[in-house]
Amino acid sequence: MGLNLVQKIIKAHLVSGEMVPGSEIGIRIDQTLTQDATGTMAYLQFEAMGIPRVRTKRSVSYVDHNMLQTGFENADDHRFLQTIAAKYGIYFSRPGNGICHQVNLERFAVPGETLLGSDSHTPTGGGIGMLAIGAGGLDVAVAMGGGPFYLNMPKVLGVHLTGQLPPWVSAKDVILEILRRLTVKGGVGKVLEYYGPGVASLSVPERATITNMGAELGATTSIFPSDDVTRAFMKAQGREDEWEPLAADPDATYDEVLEIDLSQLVPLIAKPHSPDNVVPVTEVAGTPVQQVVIGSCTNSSFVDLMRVAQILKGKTVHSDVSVSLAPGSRQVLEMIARTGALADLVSAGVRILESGCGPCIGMGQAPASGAVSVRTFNRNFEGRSGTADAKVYLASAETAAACALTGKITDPRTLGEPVRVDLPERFIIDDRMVIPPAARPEEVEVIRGPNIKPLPTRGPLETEIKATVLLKVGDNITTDHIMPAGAKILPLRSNIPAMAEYVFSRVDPDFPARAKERGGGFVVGGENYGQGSSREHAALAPMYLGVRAVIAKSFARIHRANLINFGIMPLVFANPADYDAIDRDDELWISGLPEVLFRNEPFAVQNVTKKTSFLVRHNLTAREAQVLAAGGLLNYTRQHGQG
Ligand code: MIC
Ligand code: SF4
Repeated sequence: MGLNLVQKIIKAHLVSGEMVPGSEIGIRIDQTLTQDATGTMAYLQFEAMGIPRVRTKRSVSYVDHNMLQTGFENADDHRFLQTIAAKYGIYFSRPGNGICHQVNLERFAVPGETLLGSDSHTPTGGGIGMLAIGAGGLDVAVAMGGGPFYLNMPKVLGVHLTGQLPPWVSAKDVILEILRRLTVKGGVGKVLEYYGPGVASLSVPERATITNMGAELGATTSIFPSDDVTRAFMKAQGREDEWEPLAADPDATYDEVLEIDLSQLVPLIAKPHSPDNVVPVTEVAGTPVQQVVIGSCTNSSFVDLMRVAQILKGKTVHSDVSVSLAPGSRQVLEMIARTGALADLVSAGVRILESGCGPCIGMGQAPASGAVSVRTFNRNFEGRSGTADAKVYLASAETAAACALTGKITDPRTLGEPVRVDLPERFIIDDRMVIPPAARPEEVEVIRGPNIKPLPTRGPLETEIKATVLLKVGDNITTDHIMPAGAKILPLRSNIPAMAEYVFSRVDPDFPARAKERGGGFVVGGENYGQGSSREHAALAPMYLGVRAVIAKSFARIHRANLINFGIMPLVFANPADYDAIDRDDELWISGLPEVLFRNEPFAVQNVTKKTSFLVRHNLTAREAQVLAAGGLLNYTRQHGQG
């Protein structure tokens, strides 16, 4: 029987396990990427492994998140990242060169290769036919050392595209439609593979918008075939020699199929506070808007920004709206500058930000109190913008530009003649802001400022744990709830003791003090606990505060892996109704550790306070149980080597 594209790439990279959905496999990683907010930890972890040089085909370290240098911290981190990259064989993309996913797509992504990135939007590379997966920094560090990446063999969800997008409807609307249908949990345990006659009508940056935001489905990744469209894009990037055609076999099958007729789509928008809260723009049209922000790794490509510039050309943004724009890369910024589009944007009143994540991660441009902000981003979780009561909507670049002009939520189809922008035959290619690794690494001194604190560690798992429930939360808790980002907290990413003071700060500001006072304890969660980003700080900082286990109805993939990597047990209620019977401050008792983790059956947790007990499942593989028993992946790797 023929193979689909996902199966083909996995087969070519398989180092352990069987390709049976749900069972653990290990795959070889060709390329890695890190960004500054997760990278400092990833490189400290890599350094702790004692390996002299990365063993991947290519590893790139980007600086794109922590760019608002309000104190010495971020600049310290940048310098640390630059020097450690030079020493260990890593390419360093300097601040200002752009968002990791955009630059990686332009300059490094290769069809058919595997990419592991310490950022949840790494699947952007799927737009070029790469198997690109987001993970915690520690998993990326292991991959840099040549170790395999372990994951559960995903189911492959075939997304069959037919038709062509109508005028004013864009790639963003495709992924918003899929989010509307599948929800933020709909992709868990799956890879979305796009196929069918509609594929050829989408350019690589459009495909990348779709695979990027597939992260919001909870999917392992998303991927498009590599075809003539891919070839044209790579040629325009001066990389045609790295292109190869890649598609599913003609008789390939999928575990599930989703039909999307592109010609039936309309402009869509995700309402606050979840990317799956999607409705047609017409349903909320007329809502007054106070802010529009264009950018992020989802919608900041050359074509996106050229379209915005054409829509705004010769006009003025509405007097009630603050409009900002952050180009995805230095290549994009230079190109819109040279075509004159940048001047059109400036003239229309757009506030131009540097190339980077910027407002997407709350690095500036927090909206006014209670404001409606329409953004071209991929996440609108409550408070992520930096303003607790802001109402963030997610939409395409075209819809955002329409809102900028009218001051209210506006269907771009009301703007009249559609704008038309084609991909250039040749992008401006200039890699001078990517610094290759040092030729003489032994001469490089890694510079650590006072913001770089050593990695916190812990010992092996205890044989029993008796502690209280520190916090009980509901469904779809994001890593932004657990470990918020933003201009104030992000600079502390290399300083876990300082950062731990903000764990759950938007949910329950007393959490850190309570955890410290009680010497740690448990967290109880609902469905899809830990959705969103790959930040391992959402596991590392709770570990530092003594959290031993999270007991939830279900977990998001990357966060579950991060919990295990840092020695926190991710336990699942065998009977979800037991969730209701637990209260904050209840004392729980788990005994028989670590043995119960090696038995593939539910075990009992005693609720000492309520004098009851309930069953939990762990769904751990033998390797994961060993990692937990060792007290985390770093301890385990020290004991077992890379394998
Ligand atoms: C995000 O979009 O939430 C981030 C910031 O890019 C994170 C990574 C991080 O927290 O550093 C992600 O998506 O993984
Ligand atoms: Fe940066 Fe936003 Fe993309 Fe995360 S989602 S990598 S913060 S642009």
